[in-house]
Amino acid sequence: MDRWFAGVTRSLARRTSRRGFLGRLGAALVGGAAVPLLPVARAAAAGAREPAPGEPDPATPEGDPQACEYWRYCGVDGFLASCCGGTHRSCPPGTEMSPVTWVGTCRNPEDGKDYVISYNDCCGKNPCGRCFCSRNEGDKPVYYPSKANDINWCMGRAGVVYNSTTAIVLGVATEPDR
Ligand code: ABN
Repeated sequence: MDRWFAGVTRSLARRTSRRGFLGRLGAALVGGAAVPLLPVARAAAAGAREPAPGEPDPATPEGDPQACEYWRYCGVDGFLASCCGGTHRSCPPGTEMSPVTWVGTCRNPEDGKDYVISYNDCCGKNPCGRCFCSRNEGDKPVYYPSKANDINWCMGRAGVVYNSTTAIVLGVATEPDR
């Protein structure tokens, strides 16, 4: 047994260099450790594109909060917070959400219902400059400010510098918009 084992190791040592052996051993260890992760990574990637309840498929423009065609943006006029480090419902880090806003009504293609959307500006940092979106459905002149989207609503603690805009669902619209 001893002689057989010594023979095998000697012949292995003749055919391989130490560096090559270590390299192959390292590759096997790293590769082996990565294999169980792969299906998890695929599942996570698939989960990221799952529609939220009541939302259209995020693979379509009407369901993608970074697309101007996203259903909630029917009355928007500004840079999309979702392209600026925030989301369609939250402001980018370093900015503050305006407490006063203008509201619009958009139809959700998922259920065909109209929803009241609050377009809160994000304030206190230079204009984001990404994903400018101007759809203006239901926009009214600025002398009707609660329905006018062409107003800088940054008037709070963070100052008047406008960065971007969110689109937050307030509820189902119970009456036709006038
Ligand atoms: N509410 C969006 C916006 C900000 C600054 C100027 C015009 C419109």
